[in-house]
Amino acid sequence: MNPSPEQALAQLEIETPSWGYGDSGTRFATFQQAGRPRDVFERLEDAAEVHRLTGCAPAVALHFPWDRVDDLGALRDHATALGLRIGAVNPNLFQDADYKLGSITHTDERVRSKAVAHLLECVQIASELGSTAQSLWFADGTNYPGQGDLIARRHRMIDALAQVYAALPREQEMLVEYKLFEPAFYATDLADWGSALLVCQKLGERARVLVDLGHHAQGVNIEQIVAFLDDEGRLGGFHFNNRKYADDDLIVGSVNPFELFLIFVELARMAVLPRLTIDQAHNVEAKVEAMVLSVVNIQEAYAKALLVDRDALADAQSANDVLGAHEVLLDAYRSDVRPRCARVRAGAGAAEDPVAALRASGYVEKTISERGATAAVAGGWGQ
Ligand code: PSV
Ligand code: MN
Repeated sequence: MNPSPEQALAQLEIETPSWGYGDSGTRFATFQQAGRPRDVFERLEDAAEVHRLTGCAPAVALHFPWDRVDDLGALRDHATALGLRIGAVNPNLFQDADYKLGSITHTDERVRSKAVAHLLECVQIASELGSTAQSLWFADGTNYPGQGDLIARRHRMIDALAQVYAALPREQEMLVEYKLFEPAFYATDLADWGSALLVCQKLGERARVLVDLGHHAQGVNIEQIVAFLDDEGRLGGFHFNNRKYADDDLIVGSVNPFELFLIFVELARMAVLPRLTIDQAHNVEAKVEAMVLSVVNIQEAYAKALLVDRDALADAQSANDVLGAHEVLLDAYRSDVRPRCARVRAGAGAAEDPVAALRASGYVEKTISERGATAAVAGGWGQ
């Protein structure tokens, strides 16, 4: 028997990103917030607070080397003691000076080997942390027409990823994320879902595409991409955030909640939801509160999608009742699901109103007194 909308909602699980708790900024400046976590152990503590308040954020995605520690066992134990598990492991091949002109697509074999060695190291790290996914995003690309041979770069990328895929233990999957531009401004090596899907198809069935909501051109129909990738069995997961202009990394659902709902209308058809991860940089907003609000926004979008009357929708579609079908979606979108979400959270031992509960809890004040208030600094990302 199918679960009721409330049961399905109760099964929702979201990964929050360790880097969403740490310092972030723009290319102009990075500002430290008072009470910022000083290391990955404290980033996990913030994530545990988000899970305590929302009841549906039990996993934390990590980014290496930002989250590097000497003792991975201690990190894993810390997560478990906080009621968390480690989500996807995200290798970082975009900050080392060697990667200025590319990592796994670089013309220099030495640089490519160094990049592959880091990817393999992350496979090992994931095994030790009990993580089941490598989440890969490459800043590789070119800035000027003629700068690189587009096909040769692509072949170097596929060769490198094939080596990593071959080293993946059975329990790990490979998520391949695309992004149309930035930092490359002419041709990004994995710019869109088609390029990512083709690479995944060459690698094997445990390679799937990761959709980051901020990584498309204006106006792209992301829900259709989601539907097609799922139809091919290649929808690996999400990086949730919202954008108005480009990869703005604003709170998911803050700018375009209807788009988020439509994405969940496609997701709610699936027997099992793919990996759902938040990927945001909170530059001016309070970080823990931003994460709590993000989780709540996702929960509400899913709750609305679960209310879509699928039979009525199918009937209207086969009768070619254009606006009748559209109305079915609007009916669900216009429903007030806040009481249902509050009930589900309370049922999980979390807060009915997580943002209010956070504000009343004194958690942020406690972190400021324990971790200190810090001044603005230049530089530093994700830590
Ligand atoms: C790149 O813009 C991205 O979306 C990738 O997922 C990175 O790992 C993440 O942001 C953090 O910078
Ligand atoms: Mn991302």
